[in-house]
Amino acid sequence: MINHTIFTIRRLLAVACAVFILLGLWIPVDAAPRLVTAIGISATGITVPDEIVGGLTTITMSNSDQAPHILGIARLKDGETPESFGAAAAANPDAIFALFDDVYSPGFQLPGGSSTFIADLQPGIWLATDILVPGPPSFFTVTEGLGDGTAEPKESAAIQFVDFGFGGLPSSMTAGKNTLKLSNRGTQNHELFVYKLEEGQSAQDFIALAVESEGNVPNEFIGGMAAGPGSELWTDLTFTPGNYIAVCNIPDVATGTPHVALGMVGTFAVAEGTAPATMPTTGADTSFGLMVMGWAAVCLLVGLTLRAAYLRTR
Ligand SMILES: [Cu+2]
Repeated sequence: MINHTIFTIRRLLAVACAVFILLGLWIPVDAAPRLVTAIGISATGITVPDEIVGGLTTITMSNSDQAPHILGIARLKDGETPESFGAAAAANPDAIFALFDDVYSPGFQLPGGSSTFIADLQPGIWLATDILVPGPPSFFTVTEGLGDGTAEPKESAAIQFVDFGFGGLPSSMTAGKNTLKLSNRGTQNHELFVYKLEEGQSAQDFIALAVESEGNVPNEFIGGMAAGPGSELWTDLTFTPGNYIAVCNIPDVATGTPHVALGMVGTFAVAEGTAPATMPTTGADTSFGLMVMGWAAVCLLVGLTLRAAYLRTR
């Protein structure tokens, strides 16, 4: 009778164990909690962490000052130091651009502006600076590592920056949050900034207005990111149905002409629907998955103990 009871409990535990393991396997990997590295600018200056672990990293860049700013981060080339950078900047401010690579910037941010992106940060000494009001940069270290747990996002569009155009810009996207992968394959810094076109407004109308108003267009600004040559990132943009224009306003190194005037412009339509893919969400919790796996382990241990007790009684 006792043997029969132990046998029944063991069978129930085996079923519970299987259910817990299946549940654990079913819980999506994307639900991993993610650190978000915050880089910010305020009235008192730029705030950066002293150290960031290299690899795929989620970064939020925000402006909590009352004035607009253009935050940017870049990696000093191997062998350069904050001291050598400072000396070069003092001698010839134009010479500093040869001293770094891996440039990332959310571009012009109004007070309260914030942008999030994912990038594979390379180890080295990095600087953060305000491109709009340049001052002494803040330096931080990126160490060798496997990132902060960010998984590589599944993009809904992969767009390449070239000198001078957008490769792979889809002619249509779906409403909602879209993850764009932006890769700079050109030789200059480039950006993709997206504005919603007004009803009946053409790309030519928009560009004429942008030139006339020196970029102060009344159109809704959706967002975007700038990246240096060789840099690659993912960022989310949220669209409602309508027509959009993507532009790069960065001036050409040789002539100063904004890249938009050299052909770095594209339009796309956004249709009703639900966007297919996004960056992994932040702040989700794996504790439920871990709890389920924990209970599976408990079931397994109790089952094995009962099995040992059962075998002893035989
Ligand atoms: Cu450009």
